[in-house]
This record gives sequence, structure tokens and C-alpha cells, in this order.
Amino acid sequence: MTDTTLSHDELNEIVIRIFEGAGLSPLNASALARVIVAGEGDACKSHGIYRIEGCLRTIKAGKVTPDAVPQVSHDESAIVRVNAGGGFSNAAFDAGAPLLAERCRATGIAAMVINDCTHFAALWPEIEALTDMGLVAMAMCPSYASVAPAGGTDPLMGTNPFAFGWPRAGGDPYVFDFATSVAARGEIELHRRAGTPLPEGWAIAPDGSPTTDPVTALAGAMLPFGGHKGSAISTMIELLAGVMIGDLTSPEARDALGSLSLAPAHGELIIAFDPARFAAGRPGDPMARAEQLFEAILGQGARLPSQRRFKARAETLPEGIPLTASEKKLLDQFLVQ
Ligand code: NDP
Ligand code: PYC
Repeated sequence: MTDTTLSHDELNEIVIRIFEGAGLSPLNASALARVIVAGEGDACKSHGIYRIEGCLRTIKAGKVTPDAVPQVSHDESAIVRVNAGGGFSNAAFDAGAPLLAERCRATGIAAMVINDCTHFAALWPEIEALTDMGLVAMAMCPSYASVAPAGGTDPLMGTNPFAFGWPRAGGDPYVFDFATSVAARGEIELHRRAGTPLPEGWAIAPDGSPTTDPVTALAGAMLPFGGHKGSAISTMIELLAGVMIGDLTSPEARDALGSLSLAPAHGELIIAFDPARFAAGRPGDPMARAEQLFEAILGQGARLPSQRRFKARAETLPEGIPLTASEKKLLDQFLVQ
């Protein structure tokens, strides 16, 4: 039920005040507020204002550097490095994205490695920042051990998000962004709060038996999407965005944090492609050919990923973001803490 409606700017200002009040520097507070408001405005509840509480707990526990200033560096390779200095990943991405785009245009492909960051966010805001610059992009990161490998019963992998974007002239980009678990852990937590059962197939109890109880699921393990296929993609993310970039894997991130109720620290890998460079000398315009593919998908009555989000955004930008009375009350409580 909607009890309050706030414009994007109003909500952004409130979230910045909450985070600055909790000790975050203006740089970090505004980077966090932007992704949280974007999540709420796109009706992505699992990564909207619900995340504020976990961020505040993480700040209070001293598990994130509140005034971190990301350090960007690069050499002659296609790799842009951002050391987040123990801060949230969001400011680190903002700091490195312009150089990532510049290197990508120079070489056709470039990667950004973010190390030593605390990560709680959805990846699509980063992907859209790159598609807005006309680039194709992928992003991925580990999380903390909460997902059993297919065929196993103990939490090992994270919910490891993977996102991809393709720019489209004059319209919203093609973007998907998903946890490699059946659902994001945030969805399970939202079911716990609402007292509603989980759909079958999301999780197992500590003894390995299937469960639809969110509390038992949080104590047990989540399941990868697509069985062994999702399990392999999740493992790939541990390798590329953990081991390969010299940062923590999900089990290591969980052990370092000692908790699953705070935001974990690890790294992130973002890869950008300049689509104009890859088909050089080949027949056909890649952007036009991509449009044919999207039209063929839509022509079957299917929808494109992110269409639901873009529709929500098109409504909340002019009309405001609807919040329930309890959500607004929580924001007010955070403001006076
Ligand atoms: P969903 O399963 O809700 O959605 C995944 C993707 O599939 C979205 O792009 C969604 O678009 C699209 N989609 C959903 N239904 C359809 C459909 N019927 N046809 C076509 N496309 C569809 O997401 P998850 O719960 O898996 O993940 C939610 C968020 O959690 C992500 O943003 C992710 O980055 C974040 N996350 C972050 C983690 C971290 O460690 N930082 C860990 C895990 C997850 P649409 O949004 O338009 O519905
Ligand atoms: O929803 O799975 C999740 C998640 C973990 C860390 C950030 N989001």
C-alpha cells in the first residue's frame, strides 16, 4: 500500500543525509544514494532502500572505510585498476569508469578491476553508465558464501551477480542483471520480513533437505539457478572476479567478515567492448543486426530483460517513488539515529 510518494531527488537527498549522518564522506554517501534510489525508482526492492539498514550496520561495525578515496591507476595494458581502499564499490566504479571508457575506445576492449571494496549493490547502474557511452559491457563479482554448488549442500559460492548491457540508439539499452543463485539473497530476506514462504527450489535447509521457509533457508544454503549450469557460471565468477584479480572468493569473504548480516568485501570485474571495432570489415551493421534480434524476441510476445525496470522508471520519474508507511517511518528513524 502506498502512503507516501517521494521524487527521485527528494529520496536521494534523504538517503545522502542518512549516510552522511552515519559518517560516510559526501563522495561515498552520494554514490551509495544514487544506486539505492535508482533501485527503488526501478522497483528493484531487493536493492533499494531496504539495503540502507545493512549499509548502516556495516558502517557501524567498522567493516567499511567511510571516507575512502578510490585510487585509479593503469599501465599500457587494457586493464584499469581501482583500489577502493576499503570503501563501498560504488564510488570506486564512478572513479574508474571514464578511464575504462577511454581505454576501451583506444583498444576496442578494456577491463576495470576494482579491488578491496565493500559490495552490496545491483550491477545494472554500472552497466547502464557504460551503455550510455555507447559501449557494450559486462560486470560480475563474488559475494559471500551462501549458495551450495549443484549437487552439494553447503554454502560455498556467493549469489554472484552477472550483468550485461548492449546500447541501443534512441532507446533503453538491452540489459540483464541477475544473481547466479535462483534468487538474490535480498529476495529471501524480504520474504522473511513479510512472513511469506519461498517458492520451491530456491533453497535447502542445513540438513540439505528442500525448504520454503526463509529463516531455514537463510540458515541453510541457497541454490544456483539452472542446476549445474548456474553453478558453473557462479564458479567462473569466483575465478575471474575473485582469484584472477587477486581478491577474495565468496568463502574467503564470508570468513573475513565473520557474518552474513553485513556487506561483504571483495573485488569486481567490469569488461567494456567498443562494438564499432569488433566487426570491422565484416558485412552488416552490428547495431542494426542487434535490433533485428530484439525485434524477433519481442515479436514472439516475449519481453526483454530490464523492460519492467524501465517501465517502473518511466512512471516514478514523473510521478515519484511510492513508499509504504513503514518504509517512510524507517527512513525517518534512520535520519534521527
Ligand atoms: P531477477 O531474477 O529479478 O531478474 C534478473 C534479470 O532478468 C533482470 O534483468 C530482469 O529484468 C530479467 N527478467 C526477469 N523476468 C524476465 C522475463 N520474464 N523476461 C525477460 N527478462 C526477465 O534478479 P535477481 O533476483 O537474480 O537479482 C536482482 C539484483 O540483485 C541484481 O540487480 C543483482 O545485481 C543484484 N545482486 C547483487 C549482488 C551483490 O553481491 N552485489 C548479489 C546478488 C544479486 P527486470 O528487472 O526488468 O525484471
Ligand atoms: O541479494 O544476494 C544478494 C546480495 C548479496 C550481496 C548483495 N546483494
